[in-house]
Amino acid sequence: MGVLKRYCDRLPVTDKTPAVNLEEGSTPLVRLDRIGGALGVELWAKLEGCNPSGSFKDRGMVLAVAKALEDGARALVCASTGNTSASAAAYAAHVGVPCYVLLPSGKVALGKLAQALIYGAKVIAIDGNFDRALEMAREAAAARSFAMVNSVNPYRLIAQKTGAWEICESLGRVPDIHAIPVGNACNISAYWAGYRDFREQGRISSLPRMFGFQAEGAAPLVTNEPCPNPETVATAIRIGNPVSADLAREAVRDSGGEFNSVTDDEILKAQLALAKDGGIFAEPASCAPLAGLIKLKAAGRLPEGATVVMILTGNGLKDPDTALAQAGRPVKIGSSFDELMEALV
Ligand code: AN7
Repeated sequence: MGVLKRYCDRLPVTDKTPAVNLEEGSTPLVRLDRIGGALGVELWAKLEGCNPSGSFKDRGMVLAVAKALEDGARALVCASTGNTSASAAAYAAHVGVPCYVLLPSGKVALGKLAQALIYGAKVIAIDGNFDRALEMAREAAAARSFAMVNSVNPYRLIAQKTGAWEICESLGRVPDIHAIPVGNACNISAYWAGYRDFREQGRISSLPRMFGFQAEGAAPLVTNEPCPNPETVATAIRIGNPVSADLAREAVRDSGGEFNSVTDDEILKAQLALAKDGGIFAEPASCAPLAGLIKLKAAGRLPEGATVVMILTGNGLKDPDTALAQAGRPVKIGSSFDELMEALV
């Protein structure tokens, strides 16, 4: 059951809202005992890479697109570091409206670019970073009356709250710590709003501490000033001026959480550890939280025995280049049995 149907009573859907559905949401929450054991916590991973376009963006996109159709939109437009464009392009194709996506040229992972193109979006690569692409997309939306489906679209944040609702429903309780990568800062804000909804409804009695992790080269919420030239291997979060910065600061402050940054090297090590010790392949941005938890543990700042949920926002298959650069290579042999025996060590 997709997000709009599963949560129809808690999302702004009416009789007039088209029932858009790619069976997004209801993603697995997996307990990682080997990694959690080493960190001294009960560690859970929410596999948002299992969404139809391979990232968490589908949760918010389904509502944004349904509402755009309800309002009679002719076309969708967005800027993206990759996943928003893949998601927007998928839903646009599914419902049959044109989609224009603006990407920072040369800085989008291969799988995401392939997705936007194969779903039939018009892909425009700009000579500038994501922050500039977002400004241009907003101007284009206004000039052409296209529906803007970046997270400046309020429906994105509203429907992304479903991730928090699902966590409470599948865990049957609230995590102590919610660990999440932060780029444009919509997702951390949405999760916080989602947890608060459940507490207001009396469905949970406490709230998690929100821990937001950024890449060191793109960490405006850690340094507390916009980053004019963001740079990181985690291209998904290569963002210097987050749209939802204020909401994210509020979430971290009100929950007693914190923002931290991690280096590209720490992100890549965490990606490898997650794959080798957890059996889960997540894209680099999604591994910033694990890198951060490892760092907090080393500093003696990770509470022993805490229940920690980390959001693995995107599938590892989206960025094969980065994975192959650190994953080693196949062992090449001829076709004889002897060679095979030698290779089996
Ligand atoms: C895998 O696709 O901004 O803090 O344009 O793709 O809500 O922005 C992607 C962001 C984390 C950060 N993990 O979420 C885009 C885009 C992955 C992402 C984030 C993104 P926000």
